[in-house]
Amino acid sequence: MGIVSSGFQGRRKRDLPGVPPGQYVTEDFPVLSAGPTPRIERDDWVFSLRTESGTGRHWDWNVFMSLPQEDVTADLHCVTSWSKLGTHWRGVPVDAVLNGVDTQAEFALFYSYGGYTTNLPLSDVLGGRAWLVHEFDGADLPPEHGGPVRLLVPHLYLWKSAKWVRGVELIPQDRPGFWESRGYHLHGDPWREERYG
Ligand SMILES: Nc1nc2c(c(=O)[nH]1)N[C@H]1C(S)=C(S)[C@@H](COP(=O)(O)O)O[C@H]1N2
Ligand SMILES: [Mo]
Repeated sequence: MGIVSSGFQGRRKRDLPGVPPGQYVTEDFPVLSAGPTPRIERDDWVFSLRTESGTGRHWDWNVFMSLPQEDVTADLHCVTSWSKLGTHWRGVPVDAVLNGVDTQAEFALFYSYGGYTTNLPLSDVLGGRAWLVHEFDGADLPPEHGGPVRLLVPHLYLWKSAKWVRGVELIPQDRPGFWESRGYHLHGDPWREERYG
């Protein structure tokens, strides 16, 4: 029984309103990374967009910070069953980087420094439901949680919220990312328990 860590004391608080099925609430903020934490300086960070026709756009740190900024309060739901409620972030709505982009694509594949990828329907990252965040709890986003910038898509399981995000490709056909090619659901809605396959 020694493998149960103290982070899982929240297990009693199950099936509360606002908590998706099968999730328990924790006060901790566990770090889940498939590899080592890449260290990217803000001065070296660039976000790139590529459309299905090959058109590209790039934002360095200063240009990115001149985009509209929003404060976001969101509940996080990890497929490994923990949820963390009422987290505070600040960043750029994905709408702002896609503003004026000419595309017929219906899907997006996000890329991270370090090689991680995750796929989402474009409609899930538009309409004020996804952000490129650079602050957590009023401070610079720490590297272990994806700083300098991570994707935040709180209405889907947290594996969709790519840490150390470096770009997005707009694609006509859905294409599985890192975890989606290893058995995770293509979409990942926690309210429908879209956990696997
Ligand atoms: N680049 C990258 N992003 C990632 C991951 C990763 O391994 N690499 N893990 C994902 C998974 S499975 C989860 S649950 C969350 C964890 O975010 P956290 O470490 O800030 O809690 O990040 C997601 N984003
Ligand atoms: Mo995860």
